[in-house]
Amino acid sequence: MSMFCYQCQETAKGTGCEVRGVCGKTEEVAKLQDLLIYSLKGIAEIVVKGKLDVKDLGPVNHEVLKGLFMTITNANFDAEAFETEIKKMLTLRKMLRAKVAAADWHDAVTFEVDSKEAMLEKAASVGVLATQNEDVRSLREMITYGLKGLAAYTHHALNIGKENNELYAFVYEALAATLNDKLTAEDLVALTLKTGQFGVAAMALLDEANTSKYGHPQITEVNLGVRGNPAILISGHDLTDLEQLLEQTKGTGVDVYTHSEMLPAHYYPAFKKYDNLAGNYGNAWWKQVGEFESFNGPILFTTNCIVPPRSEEVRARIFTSGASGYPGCPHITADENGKKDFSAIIAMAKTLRPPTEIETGTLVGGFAHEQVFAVADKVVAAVKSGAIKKFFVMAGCDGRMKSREYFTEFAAKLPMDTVILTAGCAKYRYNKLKLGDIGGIPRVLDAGQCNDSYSLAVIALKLKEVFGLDDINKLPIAFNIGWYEQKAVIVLLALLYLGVKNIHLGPTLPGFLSPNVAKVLVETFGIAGIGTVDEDIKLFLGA
Ligand code: SF4
Ligand code: SF3
Repeated sequence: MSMFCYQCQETAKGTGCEVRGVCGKTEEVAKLQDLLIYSLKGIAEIVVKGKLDVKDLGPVNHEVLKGLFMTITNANFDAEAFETEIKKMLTLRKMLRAKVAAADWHDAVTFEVDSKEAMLEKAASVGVLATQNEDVRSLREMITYGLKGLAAYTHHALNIGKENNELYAFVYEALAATLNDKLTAEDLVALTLKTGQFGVAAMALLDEANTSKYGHPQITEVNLGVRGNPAILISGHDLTDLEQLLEQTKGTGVDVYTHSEMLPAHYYPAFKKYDNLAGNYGNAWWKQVGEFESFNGPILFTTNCIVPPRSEEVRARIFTSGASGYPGCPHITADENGKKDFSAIIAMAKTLRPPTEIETGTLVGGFAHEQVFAVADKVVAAVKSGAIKKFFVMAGCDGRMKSREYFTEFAAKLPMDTVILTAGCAKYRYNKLKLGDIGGIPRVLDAGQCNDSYSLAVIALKLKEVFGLDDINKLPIAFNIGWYEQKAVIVLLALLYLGVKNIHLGPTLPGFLSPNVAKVLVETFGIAGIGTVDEDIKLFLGA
């Protein structure tokens, strides 16, 4: 075995990628990611044991978030970027160690590597399988993956200037705990739930950052067709990149289209003022292989999900920023004020053909918490009259497995008196079906990106209050979630922390759950996989 990674839903055979990632991650990148995570754990141990105050650790806090984020599935495939990041972490680690008295440090604090070869050699002994006990390994990894998702959301909030020191303190506490051999499985289960608690805080922080800067999402119709101008496609989740790109393309004759998880940007009032924000192009991340060919123009990845391009022609049109990266593709970094210079992308767009139209029509979205509260009377009346019998939260991720057709069929077969609440790229499995509306309320309510699952939780808590219930599980809401990468892990842990029971998770349960850990999740929280569409609908509707 040359590598081991089982952090995403598409992991090989459902158990682990051992030679090369199904995602395209090479052995080299997998190992460097393992070592980067290990060095982050070392930094965390110094902060925790040395009782350092996170308030004084600004640049370290930011770099730790970025390091975690870079290792999310499909965010960064660039070995060189990881090598640089590890070196940066080891410098920060040295600086922190100098601040505290010597202690009985873990190897993660003391190891040294002076070349890429040494990094790869060291990585071989510090990856996932270094933890022998499979239950402890399972819990340590679940916490680490939750932290990766949490770090991604916190990093987006940071880009908007919002921070929360308690979140940083928790990241250090949890990372350091994954090195502690004295912690029992029970301790780690408790820490897993605590990760969910801070996941809620991270999503709340990002929600606050997004809405204070860009306004509250509004019901919006998004164009799916194309115009005749040269254009740039922007993918990923970072709204500050989109804002800067729109500013820099204003008046240049170059249009900007959103892709995949960037679609919900259209719902924010602040982006509606840009005439050159032309629409959304394509579908969920995994369909990019064909869709990028027909887009014709340059593509900017601000975060995951990158699929290794199959042609040199497409690769030459890809740019990355933030935590994302791809070998050979220009990476655009921010200056000390957070400004990014996208002129190279704009210049390239001008030399290329406008996008080829692949579909027409529109999509409607923007049902985040404030917008839903604005029509709350209508929603509550529809529930009371029986016009809406049940809500189905179908948030999360999409992916390329054929078994995900389940979610399309599930959405299509749901009775007409049900409403789907969604967020994340999972929606692409059914958001273009004509599912109609109930008295003017669309049957698919899209709150936004995967982090906007927070909005769905806020809506659920509001409904609980309106209906005077003492338990969120008494609401007519079922959870049938698609997951793929680690942001979905933090969303899941957040829902568990909020007390949501009986979540169905598909298309398969995580490969990182050991049988015993899976048993705890099933027995304590009623977590289940998916079955057949007909059986599941019957089960959910109690028929
Ligand atoms: Fe495999 Fe997923 Fe890890 Fe990629 S991220 S190597 S597909 S488990
Ligand atoms: Fe999708 Fe990658 Fe998870 Fe933000 S873009 S949800 S998979």
